[in-house]
Amino acid sequence: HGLRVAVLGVGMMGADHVARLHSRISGAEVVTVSDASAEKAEQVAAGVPRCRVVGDPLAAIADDGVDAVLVATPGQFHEEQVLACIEHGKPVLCEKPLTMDADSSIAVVRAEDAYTARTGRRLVQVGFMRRFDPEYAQLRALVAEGGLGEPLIVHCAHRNAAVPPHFTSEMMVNDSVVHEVDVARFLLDEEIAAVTVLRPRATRHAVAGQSDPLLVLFETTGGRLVDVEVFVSTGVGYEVRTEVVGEDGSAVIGLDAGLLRTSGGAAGPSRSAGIAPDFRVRFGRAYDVELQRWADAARRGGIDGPGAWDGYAAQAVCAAGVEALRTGRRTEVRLEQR
Ligand code: ISE
Repeated sequence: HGLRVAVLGVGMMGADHVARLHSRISGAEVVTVSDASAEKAEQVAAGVPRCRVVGDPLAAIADDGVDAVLVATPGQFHEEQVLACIEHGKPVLCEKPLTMDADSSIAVVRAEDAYTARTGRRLVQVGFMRRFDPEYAQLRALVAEGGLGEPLIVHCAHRNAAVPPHFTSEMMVNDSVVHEVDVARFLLDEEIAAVTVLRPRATRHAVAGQSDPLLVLFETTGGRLVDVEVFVSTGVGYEVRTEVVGEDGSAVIGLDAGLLRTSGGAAGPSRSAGIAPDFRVRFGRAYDVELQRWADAARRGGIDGPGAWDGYAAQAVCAAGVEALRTGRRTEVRLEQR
């Protein structure tokens, strides 16, 4: 048989991954799904032959008939579920966040380190899917081979058409900018040392009482700067752009081909042709590559992508980001020695 996967949490992302594993990923099958809503779990399982519903996610992890685990539950459950995967020696792909804060994330790093010291294998991969997007991979290769000279500045825009009414400015840092945290670390191959958050005039479409957009500035350990415009109620579509400016040139990705103008509201449709409506569309190819490579690695008992340390570093930077948002001050990142 192929890799027998349990998918924990079948909300938007989990259900998308079940469909992906079932229809597009070779060498893997979803044998178990689990969700706080039994009804939702039954509904998703019904679309996959021989897929069982298990109520208790920890029982699903412990099951001898499960080889690997995909965690797509709400963030507060990740710590317990990922630690259980390490305990049972099962490769796990955990959607971000790795855990809810830096202290619990470093505890996961250490638990995995202890496992790796015994077995030589790593188990924990974090779902920073942009690393698998062909455009990001190309941009990183260009930077790494020195095609732009020394990279100096990275400009990022991260825009969502809309977010649910419970989406706070803090969540803009923890749930949205976290992707730019990983992108910056991935592209520049160094850690982020400090974060500053500015609050420009808010859009009238902002969730009541929240600052939207935000401008976030990262300073890296090598003295490079990364600016991020995060804007989650544009009414337009899903726009994720990254430009690296180097000593010898610059390169930009995320400009949907053919796009000339983005305008919403009464003047026209809420999105223009060429702009992806959401991340499942924009990063569909990245998710496919991510899961295929993860499944191939998991069959050999390991992972192939960003690991527990990357999940921890993201949490540490986001904690500094939330503090910077609250205080309005430049905030240094507290990172353990690797
Ligand atoms: C969501 O959790 C994501 O991960 C998306 O990539 C991001 O664009 C969105 O703002 C988040 O809510």
